Amino acid sequence: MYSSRDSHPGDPAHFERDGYALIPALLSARECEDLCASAAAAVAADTVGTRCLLAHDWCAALAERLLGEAALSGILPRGHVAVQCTWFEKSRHRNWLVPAHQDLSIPVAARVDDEALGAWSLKEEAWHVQPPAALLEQLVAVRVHLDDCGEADGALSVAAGSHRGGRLEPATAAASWRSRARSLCALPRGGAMAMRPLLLHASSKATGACRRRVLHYLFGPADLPHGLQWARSYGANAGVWPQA
Ligand SMILES: O=C(O)CCC(=O)C(=O)O
Repeated sequence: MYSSRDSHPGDPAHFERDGYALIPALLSARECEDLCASAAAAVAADTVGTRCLLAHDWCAALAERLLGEAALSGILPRGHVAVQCTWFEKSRHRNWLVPAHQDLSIPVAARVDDEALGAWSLKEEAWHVQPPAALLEQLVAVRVHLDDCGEADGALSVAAGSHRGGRLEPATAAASWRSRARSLCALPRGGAMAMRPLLLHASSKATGACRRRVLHYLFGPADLPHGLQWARSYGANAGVWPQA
């Protein structure tokens, strides 16, 4: 069984096997402070909601940096684009827990009538849909930690390798969560976690003094099947990224 002390580096082979990787030092403390200030202003202004931060230049710029980041090469495929960034701030005053689950929804531009697509929902004015597992298997989430995050701060716990079963029925997911070794993904400020959205993950309530601020990016292939289009996408292959 892994423990939170295992380094679990951003090695592509580990990432494919276990469904996650931890990169302990990606951003400086100063960069984290600046990002916290930008995110706080964006969330307070509430112009785009907590799931749509990519609309902001600072957030899109960090997405571009992640796409070119050496520590993520081999994990974030060339050609992937950023399609969502969600802000999670958890503390004793703003608290929640999340039972074990897979992330199954993606944000898209419009509804498409196709029987391969299901569970349509509107969140913060954007359509979300559950696409087939073949697409979910290509997605990569990168969680950028802007505060130290340990067990008392509601760090994610994951069941290594659970993403390899594809999209799981609830009973299978519960059994997989019970039977597999679980890892606590503790990270220092400025660290990042990459994960497959199909990896079973959970988080507990915060009991410590930290604010546990996280920017949770989702990356996927530029082109979608079934006539779908991303609600928003940033990256060299998205066609909207400002080219240097
Ligand atoms: O940040 C958390 O505590 C939970 C996040 C989560 O479960 C998710 O993004 O699906």
